[in-house]
Amino acid sequence: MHGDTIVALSTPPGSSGIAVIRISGPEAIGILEAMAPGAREWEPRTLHNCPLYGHGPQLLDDVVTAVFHGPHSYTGEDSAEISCHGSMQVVSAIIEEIVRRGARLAGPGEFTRRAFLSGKLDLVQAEAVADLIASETKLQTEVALLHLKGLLSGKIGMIEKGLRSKLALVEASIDFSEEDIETYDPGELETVASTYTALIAHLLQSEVAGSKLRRGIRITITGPRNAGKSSLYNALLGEERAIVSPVPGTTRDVLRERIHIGGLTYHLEDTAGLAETGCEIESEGIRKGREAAGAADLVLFVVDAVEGWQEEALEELEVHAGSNRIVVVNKADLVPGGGDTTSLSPAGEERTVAVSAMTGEGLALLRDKIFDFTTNGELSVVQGELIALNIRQGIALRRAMEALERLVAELGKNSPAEILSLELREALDACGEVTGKSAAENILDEIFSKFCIGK
Ligand SMILES: Nc1nc2c(ncn2[C@@H]2O[C@H](COP(=O)(O)OP(=O)(O)OP(=O)(O)O)[C@@H](O)[C@H]2O)c(=O)[nH]1
Ligand SMILES: [Mg+2]
Repeated sequence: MHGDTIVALSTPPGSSGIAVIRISGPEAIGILEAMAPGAREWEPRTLHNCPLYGHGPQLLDDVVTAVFHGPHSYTGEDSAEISCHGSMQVVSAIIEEIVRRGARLAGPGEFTRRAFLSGKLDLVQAEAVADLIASETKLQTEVALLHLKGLLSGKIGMIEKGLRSKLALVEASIDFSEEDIETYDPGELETVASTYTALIAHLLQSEVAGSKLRRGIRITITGPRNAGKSSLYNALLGEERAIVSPVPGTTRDVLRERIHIGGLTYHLEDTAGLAETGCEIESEGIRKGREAAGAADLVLFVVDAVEGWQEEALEELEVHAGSNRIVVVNKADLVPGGGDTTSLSPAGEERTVAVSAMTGEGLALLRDKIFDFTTNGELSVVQGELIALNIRQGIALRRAMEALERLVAELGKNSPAEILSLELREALDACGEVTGKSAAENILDEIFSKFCIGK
């Protein structure tokens, strides 16, 4: 139990068929029972239909409830779920009554934080809950679900178990050095440390892709005016989002939408066409577009196949020479095969694709190149084993790996057991940080603050 009773709406605000309100804490069931006078004693984890009353008594709604007695609940403490009609007036009235009876509004992720503090979930699993809620692609969902089911925690638990048994032997040899007891075998300890180092190194291979899987990848479309940037943007989105017109300088603001390629989320941006201009609004648009391109993970530089490589386009392309970029030669329908424009591209043929935003020609190849040039094969561990470390887990596991590497070095120097025990403890502490056994309060605050309210 964590003291007080909390309440929140767990479904999105707004009109819906059903809204779910969640209460957790010592008063959760008592408050609900008081609001449903006449209801027979509720069987736990079973749905019950009943009217709920507010102060007065005023009928608030006819609802379906389920109560969960701790520890057999998500949070590990007494809790209840109310499925009411999805009207914000109904939801507000029920929550107000629950608060009037002594509960308080829950903060972001507070239910999951309580589940973590009750030992229902470890920190990797709690993070997986947030990932699952945010998931948009099948790959993101699969990884989150498997992490929630303990795929990564299980591997770390296995390392911890192995290290702990070795630590016991190493420390016994310090405490009982005079006595005839079982002690550690340096060769065996080295094998174990090297095996776990390799395993952690393998897990760390998923770190970069893991962060891309969660955060997404930013792509900015840029290039000369009228090259068909907005048409390409719309074609990649599959909807007419941006205004397209033959008038040069149509796009002014930076437009942003999400697309999915290969299980990853891409934040795609359309920007103003690059040109010398006396128009203040247009030049502000160009400035914003350049800023966006400067911060992007990948720049799609679009040129018009008919116009070819004009001096200005070449100069502008140079600005992005240091960026990860793909040259898109658009309007291929007007110059079948992209003409000489593709082969003469300063970015090289591999980084150039001829497309037609109008007919869709070349777009599949462009999508493939976008994926390849933004993942560099990093996704293989994620796609294969469905393991994807986040940055926090990566930092802690690298600390564990470094301690194990130092342990192997110390074993090579025949160092005393005291030093070996220090490194083993460091590795164990770092593993504990991943699963949350040894995570500091401020880390928990940061993790749970990113959750939505009601989860
Ligand atoms: N034939 C052909 N025309 C295209 C293609 N893509 C765009 N266009 C035309 O080119 C013109 C400019 O297209 P936009 O998509 O507005 O170009 P833009 O680069 O966004 O232009 P600005 O926002 O003004 O910089 C429009 O008339 C489009 O219909 C294409 O693949 N083939
Ligand atoms: Mg445009």
